[in-house]
Amino acid sequence: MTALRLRGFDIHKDFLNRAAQVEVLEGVRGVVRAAPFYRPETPRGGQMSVRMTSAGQYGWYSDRRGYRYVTEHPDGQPWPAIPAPILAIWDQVTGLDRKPECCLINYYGTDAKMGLHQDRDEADFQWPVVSVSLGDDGLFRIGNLTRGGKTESVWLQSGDVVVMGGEARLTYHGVDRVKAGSSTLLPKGGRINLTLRVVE
Ligand SMILES: O=C(O)CCC(=O)C(=O)O
Repeated sequence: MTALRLRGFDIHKDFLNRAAQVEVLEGVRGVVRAAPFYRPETPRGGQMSVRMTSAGQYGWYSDRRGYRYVTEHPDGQPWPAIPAPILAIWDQVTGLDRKPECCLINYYGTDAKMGLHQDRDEADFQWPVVSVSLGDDGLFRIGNLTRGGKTESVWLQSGDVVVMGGEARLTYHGVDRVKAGSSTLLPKGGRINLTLRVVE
């Protein structure tokens, strides 16, 4: 396990070994059985290329009305609880008593990406966002506190955990592309990213 810091983002390479990745993936599968992936609509009426679902008291949601947290899956059921092995990662990397109320689960197929954005739908930016990557490698791009300017990129691999706190909490970030076939964790390929968020 190595740690690197890029523009305030703490990147824990290989934080989860293969067995731990499998355990987290089992938890994700349980969530997806109760709260299937859907493709969110953007506020402008387009479709995101990423498929999403959530666990926890809140799920992050997007449609014509904008970005927000909601307490129910679009099919009407409450979001399932955040699996214990996922919460344990939060505890290990943050050491905080405060627990996250949302685990956003993003699935990137081969052609999916996520544009540069800030995570700013939460009430209090003193709490970090913790990201966990599973499956194929994703090219993670880090920008600045405002749109534009020079960016730096790093490949996130299965088992990598990133803590976005302090100066990095409101830094623009996104995923340019996914390297198909770079991991054997997901039988059908693709990439899963989890982000743990304190919402209230
Ligand atoms: O997929 C990633 O690594 C980043 C995900 C992300 O930026 C987000 O969910 O807001």
